[in-house]
Amino acid sequence: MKADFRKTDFVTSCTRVADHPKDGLPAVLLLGRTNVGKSTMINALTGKKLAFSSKKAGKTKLLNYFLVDSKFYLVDTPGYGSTSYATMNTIFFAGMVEEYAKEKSLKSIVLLLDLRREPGEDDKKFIRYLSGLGIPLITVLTKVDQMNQSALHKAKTMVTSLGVGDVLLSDLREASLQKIRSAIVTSVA
Ligand SMILES: Nc1nc2c(ncn2[C@@H]2O[C@H](COP(=O)(O)OP(=O)(O)OP(=O)(O)O)[C@@H](O)[C@H]2O)c(=O)[nH]1
Ligand SMILES: [Mg+2]
Repeated sequence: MKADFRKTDFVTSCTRVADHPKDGLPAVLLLGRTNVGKSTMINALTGKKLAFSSKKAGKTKLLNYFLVDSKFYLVDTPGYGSTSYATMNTIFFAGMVEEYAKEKSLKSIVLLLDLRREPGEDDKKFIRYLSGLGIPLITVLTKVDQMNQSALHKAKTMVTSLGVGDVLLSDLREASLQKIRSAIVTSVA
């Protein structure tokens, strides 16, 4: 399948998985800790300012559906681990992922990790949980533009120890974005 990511439009937002679009189109979920760069990634992949991003954690509060080339949805999600609304956010998040995992339309999960810092216990738990779901994972290290060689080396070692397999790197530049687009398209094809 080919998909032109520039032809992406915002379709709808919902608070519950049950309210997702019922057109049967495949969906790819972007997941990760708050502030990891999920919304920024959607804007970079599409070359459009569709999703709201912020320096402050907890910006995205809904499931936001972006339709790519009339073919599949990229779904922006609230992150886990937000300091404000911490409890509500975590409860919502756990339930959302569990419910989504049952949806036939879900083709893959783009797991975004910022490994400039060592992942905490909650991150490791979450990653183990995701790996066990049986849904294809596309793991992306974000903010690689802010890492030097030694930080990047450390991050790659951490990824290996987390057992998430192959990892794509994102510095938000075209070469890395193209690989991420291609992994997403392969997962929905
Ligand atoms: N340098 C750099 N900054 C990035 C990158 N990706 C995201 N950012 C910045 O990180 C901050 C958070 O980005 P968001 O896209 O809002 O993060 P999010 O994962 O959507 O956060 P929530 O909506 O709170 O879950 C923003 O200030 C972005 O500009 C990246 O690859 N490199
Ligand atoms: Mg966001």
